[in-house]
Amino acid sequence: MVSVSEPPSELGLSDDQLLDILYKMMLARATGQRERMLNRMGKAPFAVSGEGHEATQVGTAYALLPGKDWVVPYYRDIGVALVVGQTVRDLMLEFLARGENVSSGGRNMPSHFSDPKLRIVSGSAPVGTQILHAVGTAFASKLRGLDEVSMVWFGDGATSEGDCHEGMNFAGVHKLPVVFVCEHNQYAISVHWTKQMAVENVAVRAEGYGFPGVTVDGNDVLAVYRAAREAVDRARRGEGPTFIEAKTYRLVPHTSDDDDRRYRPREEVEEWSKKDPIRRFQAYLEEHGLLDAKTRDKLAKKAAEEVDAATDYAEKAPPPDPETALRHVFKEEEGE
Ligand SMILES: Cc1ncc(C[n+]2csc(CCOP(=O)(O)OP(=O)(O)O)c2C)c(N)n1
Repeated sequence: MVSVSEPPSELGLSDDQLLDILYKMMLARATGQRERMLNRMGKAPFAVSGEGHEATQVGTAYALLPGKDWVVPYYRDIGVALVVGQTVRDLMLEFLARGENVSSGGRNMPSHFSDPKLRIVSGSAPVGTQILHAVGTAFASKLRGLDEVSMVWFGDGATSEGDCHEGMNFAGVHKLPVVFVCEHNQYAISVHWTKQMAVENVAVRAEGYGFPGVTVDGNDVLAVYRAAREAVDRARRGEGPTFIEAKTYRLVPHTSDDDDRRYRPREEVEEWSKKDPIRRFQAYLEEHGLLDAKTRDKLAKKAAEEVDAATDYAEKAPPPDPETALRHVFKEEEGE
């Protein structure tokens, strides 16, 4: 499994970019925590967040060109949305289903983020369907002769879906500019990965479809970034897809409707909490003289304030106008 212990200079990231990566990870964590809290307060019907996945989400998305590349996330990808340019306010307006929400005007299920100007493609609720959407955008880019890359994120459970196999096969046959990112958190709700696959590393499946698969430590943001950079560069050069398997762990239940005490031991969660990707990256930056306690606290405070301001704004924003309830349901005439 690939992980990074080399100096940051080897990765071609500036000191500012490294601190920005840390900040995006902190912001993703704070946003997910706030969403779950709002759910417990009865202010939102459902919450699904990605605490523990921040290195995988931020590290992969950081390799893209926002606004140019196609971003096809799944419900857990708060970190992806923030890296490619959504604000916490955008996410909160979406989470609380407000009319001003850019993805669906408050009509979609929470965490089905999308944003046309940022090329974030809305996902469908059935697990794995977004894989085919990403293969479709990559096919379109190739047919049009454009050097855009599509990146798609999904869990380990999604790799059992036919959509994943069909998507990978089509992408391999046509050498499409797509990067498959499996956020392998070991469970599909309560189903452990060993009941989903008979291989140790799901990345090996890529070889069967004719392209490379890599397994990385999904809690090491720089290892993830390096794998994603290589995959994106390869796709942009016209050399085809890559499958990245990032091994990680979700530190919280599957969603607000799940009681994870029923299927995973507390000791396991505690073990993984010790490998928290944010604390790990902070330690790495401190070790290389790029972060001290003062800067770390300043960044954490900034993230908390950004989440507070976004929550206040979204809570005060009006819900969708009932008059518009049928919009996007039936065909509308010009100017309607
Ligand atoms: C086709 C389909 N089957 C079942 C579900 C219910 N469901 C929603 S999320 C989920 C688990 C997916 O697990 P995984 O792909 O590993 O992603 P994770 O949530 O662990 O990040 C399931 C079974 C669904 N939405 N769609």
